[in-house]
Amino acid sequence: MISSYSTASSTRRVLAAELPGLIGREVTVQGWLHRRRTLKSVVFLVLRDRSGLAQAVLTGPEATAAATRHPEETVLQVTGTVTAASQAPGGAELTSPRVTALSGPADPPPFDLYRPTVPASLPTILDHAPVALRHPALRAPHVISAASVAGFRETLDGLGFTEIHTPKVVASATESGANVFAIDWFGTRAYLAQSPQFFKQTMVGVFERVYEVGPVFRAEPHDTARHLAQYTSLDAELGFVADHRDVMAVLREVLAGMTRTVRRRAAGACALLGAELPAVPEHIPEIHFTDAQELLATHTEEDPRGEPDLAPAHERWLSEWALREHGSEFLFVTGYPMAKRPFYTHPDPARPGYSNSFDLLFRGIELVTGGQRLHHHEDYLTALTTRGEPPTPYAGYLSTFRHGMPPHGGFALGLERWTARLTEATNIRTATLFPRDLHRLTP
Ligand code: AMO
Repeated sequence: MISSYSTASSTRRVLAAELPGLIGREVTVQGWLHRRRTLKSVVFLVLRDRSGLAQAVLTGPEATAAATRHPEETVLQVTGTVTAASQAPGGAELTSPRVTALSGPADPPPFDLYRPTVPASLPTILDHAPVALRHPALRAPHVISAASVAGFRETLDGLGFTEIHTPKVVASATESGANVFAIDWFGTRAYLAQSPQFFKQTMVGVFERVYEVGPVFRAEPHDTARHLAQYTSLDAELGFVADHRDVMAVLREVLAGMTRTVRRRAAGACALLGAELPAVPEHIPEIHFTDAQELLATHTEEDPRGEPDLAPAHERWLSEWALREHGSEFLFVTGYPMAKRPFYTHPDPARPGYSNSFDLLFRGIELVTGGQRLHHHEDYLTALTTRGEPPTPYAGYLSTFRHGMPPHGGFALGLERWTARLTEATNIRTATLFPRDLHRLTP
C-alpha cells in the first residue's frame, strides 16, 4: 500500500497518489519538478515522486516569479491545501502552495522527461541512463522487472525452495569455454561466472530445492538485440525428479506466479506501456526438437534437419505456430541433441543422442533453458571424456556426486529477456538499467 502519511518524521510527507484522499487538508509533498507550465498569471508545478505526479498551482506575481526560478528536475518541497480539480493528475491539486527547493537548481536533462513518449534514441537514453531512467516510460520496465523477481521468489518460497547466493568469480567455465571472461584473481587465472550451474546443483545435496537471483557474465562477441555481456539469471534446481518434466511443471508454476505478481504490483507500469500480460496455460504445449525441425522443414523455406540447434528465425516461427495451433505464447521444445547441450545434461534413456532437456520459447525468443542433470559420478567422468575434456578443473563440483546425489534438474530464466518480451521492447537494453555489452562499460 502506498502510504507515508502516518509515519513520524520531521516533515510529514505525503505521496502524490495519496492526494485524492486528502481533499481539504494541508499537506507537504516532495519530489522532482517534472514539468513547469507558465501561463500569463498562473504557474503549474508538476512534481514527480515514486507514486506518480502531483500538481501545485501558483498565482499572484510574487509566487509565480519565484516558481520560475526552479528548472525542471530540481527537487522541491511543496506545502499547500489539497483541492479537488478534475483536470489535475488524480483529480486533486495543491493550492496556495509554499515552495522550497531541496536541491540546487537542476541542470537540464538530456531530453524532456515530461513528454509522454521518449524523445530520444536508444544510444542517447543509454548514455544518459542515470537521468533518462527517471522518464516514467523508461522507469516502468524496471518496475515490472522488480515485480517479476518478487513473483519468482514468492512462488519458489511457497514450493519449499531455499534462496542461495553463490560466488560470481569461479575457477572454471560452467557453460562452455568460449564465452567466458577471464580475470586476474591475486595472480591466479579466474573467470566471471557464466551461471550458478555447479553451485545450484551442489546445493541440491544440502537443501533439495534451491533458487538464486543473480548476475551472470557472458563474453558475447556479437552485437544483438537479445544478448548482454552481463544479465540477471533466475535459477532454480530441485532434487528427486523423475525427469525433466518435473522441472517443466515447476517452471510453469513460476511463470504463472511471476505473471500474477506483475499484475498485482506493477499494474500502473503495465498500463503506461500498454504491456499485455500472457495467459500461462495449465499445460504449456511442448514439441520434441526433431518434430520441431520436421515442422520447419515442411512449412518453411528452410530445412534445418540435422542441425544441432534452432536458429532465432526458427524460434520465432515456432512461437507463432504455438500461438496459432495451441493459443499459447509459451512453447516447450524438448529433447535437444546431446551434442549441443553442456556435459552435465542427462540423456534421454530412450534416445541417447537426444537429451532430457528443454528450452522454453516465449513471444519468439528462447527465454529459459533447463533439464535433468546427470547425478552419478561415473556418468560425469564419461561425459567429460567423450567430449575430450579433462575432469581436473571440475574436481570440487564432481566430488559432490561421489557423496550421494538424487536425480535432479533445474532451469534458468533470463530476467531482461522476460521483461523485454512483456513490454514488447525491440531491444533487451531497454529492460536493463545499465547494459554491459561489446561497446558499453559506462555509465
Ligand atoms: P543458458 O545459457 O541457455 O542456460 O541461459 C539461460 C537463459 O539465460 C538467458 N540468456 C541471456 N540473456 C541475455 N544475454 C545473454 N547473453 C544471455 N544468454 C543467456 C536466456 C537463456 O534462456 N545453466 C543453464 C540453465 C540450466 O540448465 O539451468 C544456462 O545458463 O533467457
